[in-house]
Amino acid sequence: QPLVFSGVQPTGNLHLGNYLGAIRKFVALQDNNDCIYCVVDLHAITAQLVHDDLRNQIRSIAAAFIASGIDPVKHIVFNQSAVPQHAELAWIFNCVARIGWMNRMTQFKDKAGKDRENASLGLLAYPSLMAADILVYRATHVPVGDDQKQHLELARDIAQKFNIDFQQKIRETGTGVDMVVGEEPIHGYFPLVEPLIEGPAPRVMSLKDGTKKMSKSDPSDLSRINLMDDADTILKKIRKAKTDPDSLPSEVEGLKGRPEAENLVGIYAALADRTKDDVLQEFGGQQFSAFKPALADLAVHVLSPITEEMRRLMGDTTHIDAILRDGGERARARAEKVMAEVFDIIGFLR
Ligand code: AQP
Repeated sequence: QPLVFSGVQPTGNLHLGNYLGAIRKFVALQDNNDCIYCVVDLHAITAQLVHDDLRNQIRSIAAAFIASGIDPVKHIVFNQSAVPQHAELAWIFNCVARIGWMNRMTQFKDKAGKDRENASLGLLAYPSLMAADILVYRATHVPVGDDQKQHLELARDIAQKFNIDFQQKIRETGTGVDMVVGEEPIHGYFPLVEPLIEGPAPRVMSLKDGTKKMSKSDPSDLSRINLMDDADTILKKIRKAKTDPDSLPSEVEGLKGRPEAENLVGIYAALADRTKDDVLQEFGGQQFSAFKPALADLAVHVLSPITEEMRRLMGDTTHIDAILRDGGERARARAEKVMAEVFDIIGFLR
């Protein structure tokens, strides 16, 4: 039975990269799957401990989920700190994972910078908590942006090591399931998660530099489109986006070596639910002076109803708080069952 899990950190304004890489996929997946979507507030304190108004940051991510079309009744929307089992399983995974695995993570290297000795231990262990977020529900599929691929490979490594190290106990407790890893059939407890990354914009790039990821922490606000930007701001940012002097090619191969052009075409395709080829069939041969206004119109058309609904939801947070409380209770009930089995497998007394 597939189960979808994903999370977003409450660490600032959401941007188009978060929307296309993650939230838009969350919405698409909910029709045919059981889904759990989490505001990962425990992750938010790994890079920076003290936040202004963390509570409203948490609410605004939940508001973005709901405004984008996630159904919190059919599915589960909650904040991570409401379910202590995430941190509990993360501790166990800290004992499963090896320090060398964590040291190799590119996100850790980027975020810790040169002064690695001074990074928080939580930042190093971030992928272990992320694996726990997913596996505390034994979720199988995780929609994320391309930047999270390495962390999901690590989640698979943790699940696999746990399954192998506790093989005997998993059998004895009758908690496992038969699964195939590569070609090999094993009896394991945690599934090896499948990342869902594909699509025309798996990594949305900065509007100012097509080789850099669009990110919340870029000092230039012109580098990203925020979900809360108004129509005029979106138009201005797309008009000012970096491009090259050539016209658009009529096939995807023609985008090679043109990162800014590729990024804008990918954004258009993702917003329109079309392929890049399809978009180039329409715009191939045209100048950016013609393509940019079409892209801006599309972005405003897709984003402005979401922005408006987010503002409405944030006007009186009672509704969002009720959704998070209810989601937290339902998530906790599921996580408790998994943790009880994990305790039995490990051999803790309970
Ligand atoms: N540029 C992006 N393109 C596609 N997907 C992206 N995601 C983030 N940036 C892009 C995806 O959004 C989801 C939530 O991400 P997060 O909460 O972990 O935030 P983040 O990756 O820390 O976001 P930023 O903006 O990149 O923050 P900083 O500036 O701190 O590095 C994830 O699925 C992520 O892949």
